[in-house]
This record gives sequence, structure tokens and C-alpha cells, in this order.
Amino acid sequence: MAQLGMDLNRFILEEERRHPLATGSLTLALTAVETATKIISANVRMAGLANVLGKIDKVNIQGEEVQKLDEMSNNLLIQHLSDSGQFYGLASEELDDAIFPENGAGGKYVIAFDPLDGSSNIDVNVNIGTIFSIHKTEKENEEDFLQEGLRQVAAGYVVYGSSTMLVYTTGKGVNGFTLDPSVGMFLLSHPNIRLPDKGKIYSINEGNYTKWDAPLKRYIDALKQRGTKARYIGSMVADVHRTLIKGGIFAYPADEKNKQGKLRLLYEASPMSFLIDQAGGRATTGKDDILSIKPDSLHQRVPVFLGSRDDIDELLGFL
Ligand code: FBP
Repeated sequence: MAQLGMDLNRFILEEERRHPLATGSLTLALTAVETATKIISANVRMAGLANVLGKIDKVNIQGEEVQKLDEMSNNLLIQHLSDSGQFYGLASEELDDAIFPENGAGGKYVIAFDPLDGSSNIDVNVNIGTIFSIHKTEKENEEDFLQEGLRQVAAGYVVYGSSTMLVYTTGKGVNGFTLDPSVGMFLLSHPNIRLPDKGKIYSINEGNYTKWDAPLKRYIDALKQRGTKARYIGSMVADVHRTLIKGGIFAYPADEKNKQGKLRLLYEASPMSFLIDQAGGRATTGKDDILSIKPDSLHQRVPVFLGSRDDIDELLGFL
């Protein structure tokens, strides 16, 4: 068992040593994510002073107005991930299509990422984050991104909150590292994260209640009847981080307006589902396990229900 306080780079190297066939490529890939997110963290912390709040005159493929910090985080990730030479292709919430960096030709992996999740919370100083999902390269074209979540080789997020934390999995459990800004290192603070089988919290945007179907309304009414605590931050990274640590259920369902829900499969639902599954929880669209879905497009949306195993089982009983 890794000791508390172990730095992330040593932890990743020790993981690599446990794989006799490892080439060090995944280590370099994860280190590129670490470097980019440390720089993003420093900028987020200075946001109010460094003229990086507010929008730029641009609307992304999601139809969202792009925030300055979205754009800056996206550029930083593209730069550091490309420079690593480990990624054949990159896909981002902020890019219409995937890009294939010149020096990525020999790259073993493709990565899909949400450079800054929770954009609506940037200007009000509420937790935001970066989410990433890594798959092996096979066909060496855009199809490499359209693989089921259960084929991920690594996934994780970095939450920029009261502290900056990086939480990730390579399919061997989930570990959390807190950034110590005084030394600029991520140190192991949450080893082997496990969700409780049953939680006391539900997290959903109840402003959409009238647009939900009847079974979901009945489920949420039942939770309220028994006084279940409601918590909703409106940044998926922050709501999922709380769910990983404390248990309960987080949901962004389909509704009359968002027929497929709002959250994107490749760089939101799939990586978060891999983490939840690895920590003993469950993730579903209400019909299918999210990790078994084969994506049909880069920015595909899916309904999301994830969290403690017993809570998801109860929800499915209502749906
Ligand atoms: P982006 O900010 O990356 O576009 O993500 C979408 C998101 O902000 C999620 O983080 C969050 O869970 C959800 O949208 C909040 O949506 P709403 O404001 O409709 O509740």
C-alpha cells in the first residue's frame, strides 16, 4: 500500500513497475496531464487578478459561449499533451473535431478531455475542474475515440477547489493526490478511495423537475419524503468528487428539453463512470451501464445517474 504523502510521479512509476510489459508511455502521458493541470491550477487561483475571467467572443460546438479560462486551459492541455509525443490524437470539448499532433505519429494513446468543467461557475469562484479519458490507439483515426468506456486505460479529473486535487484510475483502484503549492507536487492524500454502498445525499438540478418523466419524479419525491440531503454545485467535477468521497447519487437525466441529457459521453460521463466503478459504485443511463456504451460521435450526450451501488439499484427500481 502506497504511503500517504507519496508524490504522484513516484506513485505512477511504481504502478509502471508492476506491469512487466510497460514501456513508460502511459507514465509520460499521465505526467503531461499533471504538468498542464498544475499550470491551469495556478491560473485559476489568480483568476480574479489576472484578467482571465469573463467570455471571449466565441461559441463552441456545444453552443456554449467560451470563457477565457476555457480557452486558456484548452490551449495548455493541447500544448503539453502534444509535446509529450504519447498521444496519436486529442479530442476536447472545445474542439469541433479531433486533432492529430505531428509528433504523435508513434503515440500509443488517444485522449479526450474537458479542459474546464463547470464553466458556469468560473466567475463566481465555485469549484471547477479538468476531466480526462485515455484509450489505446488502434485504427489511427477518429474511430479510436469511439471506444466503450470499459476499454479506458486511464481516466481522472483535477478539481480546482479549496485545494487542487488530482483523482485518477488505471483500472486498479482510485487514488487522490492533493497539490502542495509550496513544493509544486501532487502528494497522495486519499489512497484507494471506496464509495459507501449507500449514501445520504442526492444531487440533481431540480430546476428541471417539471421536464422529467413521471418515474424519476416519483424517485426524487421518495428521497425527499425520507429527508435525504440535497446537494448540487452545478460543476460535474465537484458533484462527482463529493459523491466519490461521501457516497450518494449524482444525476443529469434526459428531459423534455435535453432528450439525451446534457453531459458528454467521451470526456464527462465515461471517465467519471470508470472512476465510480473502480471505487465500488455504479453508473447508468437509466437503461444501460455507461461503460458498455460504444460512442457514435465525439460530442455525444447521454443521461447520467452515478454513485453508490444501493442508491443506483433503488433508482433503477423506480425507472
Ligand atoms: P461544462 O461546463 O464543461 O460545459 O459542463 C457542463 C456542466 O457545467 C457540468 O459541469 C454540470 O454538471 C452541468 O453542466 C450543470 O448544468 P446545469 O447548469 O444545467 O445544471
